[in-house]
Amino acid sequence: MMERTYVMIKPDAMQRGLMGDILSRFEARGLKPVAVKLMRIPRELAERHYGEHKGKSFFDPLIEYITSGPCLCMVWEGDNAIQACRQMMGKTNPQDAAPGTVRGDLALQTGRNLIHGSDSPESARREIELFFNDYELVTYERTMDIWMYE
Ligand code: DAT
Ligand code: MG
Repeated sequence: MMERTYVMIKPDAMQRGLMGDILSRFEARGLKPVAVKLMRIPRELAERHYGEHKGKSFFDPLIEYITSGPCLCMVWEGDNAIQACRQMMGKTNPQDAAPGTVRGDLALQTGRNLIHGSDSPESARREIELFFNDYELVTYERTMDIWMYE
């Protein structure tokens, strides 16, 4: 089923020069970029994005971290894209993340885990709406898609 998911490269990945590595994984998998923008996330938006974690012990450090520098905010589209992207990210704690995943290959701590991805169709809808206007989501055909989908 064709899906769209919200993916965000976090400030640690941007500072460490890992943007290209991470993007190339999504691109090579065959996912289609629908929206991309570099953004220093305002605190209020960060708090709304991570609203489900409000009150938890790691909430304040999480907001500090995510607002500490630029993030690359994106929407990727593809067959079962939400789960596919979550798999490519790896488990929340990089120590539990499998090799071959972004977190398993490139990170060591939960509080510096490089990337965010929506965890369900409901969060994908909510997060895409939070970060993008309709006119920023680009619908287009790719000739390569006949080599991606049967
Ligand atoms: P994910 O980013 O894998 O969807 P999540 O939604 O449970 O994970 O948490 C959001 C972010 O909050 C996560 O990427 C890092 C931080 N976080 C989660 N659990 C944490 C914990 N136990 N200690 C410190 N930071 C945590
Ligand atoms: Mg999450």
